[in-house]
Amino acid sequence: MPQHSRSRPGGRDQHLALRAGDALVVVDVQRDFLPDGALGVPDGDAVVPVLNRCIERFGSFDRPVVLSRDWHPADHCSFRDQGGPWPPHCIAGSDGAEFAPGLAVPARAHIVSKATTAQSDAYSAFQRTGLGELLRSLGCGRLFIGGLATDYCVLATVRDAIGEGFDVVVLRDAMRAVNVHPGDGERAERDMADAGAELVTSSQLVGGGT
Ligand code: VGL
Ligand code: ZN
Repeated sequence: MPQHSRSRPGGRDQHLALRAGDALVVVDVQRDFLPDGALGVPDGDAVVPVLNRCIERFGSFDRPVVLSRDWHPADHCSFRDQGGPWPPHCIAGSDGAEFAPGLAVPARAHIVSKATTAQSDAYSAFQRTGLGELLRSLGCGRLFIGGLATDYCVLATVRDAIGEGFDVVVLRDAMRAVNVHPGDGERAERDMADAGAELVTSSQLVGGGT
């Protein structure tokens, strides 16, 4: 294990207390990424109840909750018709771009839209969204991250968060992988740990305040 990794063997059993400076970042939990959606992530709907418990916990301790959303124009460069790898998905304002039914989006949640222009894609919630500045202005230093999909937008978001100097805790049970190639999800988790993220299960989160 690389020296800089904060993932510890046996870390699974440790409790992790929320504190001032923590924020929750929910990546792209949108209809089109649910199993029946245009770009369905297998078992993607399983993250909703897990994330709802996290949203409730962060909200009850007055910690910020951010949700990113993929928000493409109808002629986005990532769509197959334009030579991209994906079927059309998350077209801005469409039903498919809505947050997953049942996701408890708080009234005071911060919502960031990404990949909003035809010519540029953005897997990371930090890419041209101002998310780093937003989180710094809120006094955040440690981010808890989950969502869809593990091997694309969650991985890119985790990498950028670490690159921007945030401590990152990845909520393993609150994300699912596309797995275009078998094992992509597991490789993504290893990449996150190697980049310096701590991988935990949401049930390890306890308490709050400072
Ligand atoms: C995503 C593929 C294309 C994601 C977004 O949110 O993981 N994946 N656009
Ligand atoms: Zn997309």
